Amino acid sequence: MKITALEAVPYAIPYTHPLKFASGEVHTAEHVLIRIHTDEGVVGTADAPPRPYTYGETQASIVEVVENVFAPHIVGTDPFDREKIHEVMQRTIHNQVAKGAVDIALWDIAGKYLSTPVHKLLGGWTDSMRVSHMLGFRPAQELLDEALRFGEEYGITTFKLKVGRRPLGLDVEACEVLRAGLGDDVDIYLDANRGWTANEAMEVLRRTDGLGLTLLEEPNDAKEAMGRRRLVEQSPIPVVGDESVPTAGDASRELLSGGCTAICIKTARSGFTEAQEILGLCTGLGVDVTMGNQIDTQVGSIATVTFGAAHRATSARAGELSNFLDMADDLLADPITITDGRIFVRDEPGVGTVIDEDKLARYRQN
Ligand code: MUC
Ligand code: MG
Repeated sequence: MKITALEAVPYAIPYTHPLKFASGEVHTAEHVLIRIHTDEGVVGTADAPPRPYTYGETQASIVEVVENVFAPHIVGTDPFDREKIHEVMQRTIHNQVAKGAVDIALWDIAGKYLSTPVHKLLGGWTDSMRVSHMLGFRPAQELLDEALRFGEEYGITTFKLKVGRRPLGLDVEACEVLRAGLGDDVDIYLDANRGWTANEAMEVLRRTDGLGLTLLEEPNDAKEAMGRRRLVEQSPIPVVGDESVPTAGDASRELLSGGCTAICIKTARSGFTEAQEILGLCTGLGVDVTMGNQIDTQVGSIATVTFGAAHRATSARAGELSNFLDMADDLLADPITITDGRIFVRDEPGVGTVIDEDKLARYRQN
């Protein structure tokens, strides 16, 4: 089998309400659908969500790098020769989201060609993931209302609260209101998207002590190494690396230099191949992982479920899988449902990404 074309389709779907967090906000999903075509008629699909404020990529840069930088060297190769294709992509630094989508599309081709679900090819551990819902910046009472609604409607019992605001009391109050309103059995953890300094994060940890928060993600910029290491040493809960660890090399650097004590894996920026390398590092070192969300569509979310459910360590904690609920529409022909707080893998060949072509025609931008 040979690859005949790499297609990068920019599209835009609005959000019903924006998600706000310390490093940015999203109003419209301006993403890129990646499709890899082969001479056997098998097509691999994946979603690429640009996050300029996190990784520097834009919708236009993803289209450009996939179609004009990667494609000339990838067309003609066998989609099973993933290592060779990654060698081509590694000649260009960064561009993690573009690379991740190409990788997922290759796995999709492999699964379809072998008539096997990709969650089986990756590891086949279980058939579903528990869902963690992400709460963006809002007044404390609105956050509680949203969490209660998601608990009632979808059975979700794990919430990631976006923090990193100033004054710090805003986030401290949100933690207190959520804990008081949700009770002790609900898992609440924090993600500051580098919004604080290390000292501010330590103050928040002191002021929220006793609230049973379980994780603190990217409290400050991991590049501020001394402050970050002091914070990690003093934190009573694991400090999770997210945007500081898009590659296996980044994950090893941050873990070994004391920049974090847990890792957020996002298939949108690591694909499945590098996500497995990161996961191997983490399990070998005895470090917890979470499956994160890059504010993914349903196409991206089903990829995260595929990877997360495939491995024991990635399915141990609830995965962040519900951001697509805030979108006005989506591209997946068979929409994702959340039942009893879980999303199930698709037991069909590939990743399970069947695109609704009418919707793609409506939302595509070229
Ligand atoms: C997260 O976990 O940080 C916000 C920006 C991004 O790239 O992902 C989200 C969620
Ligand atoms: Mg994060």
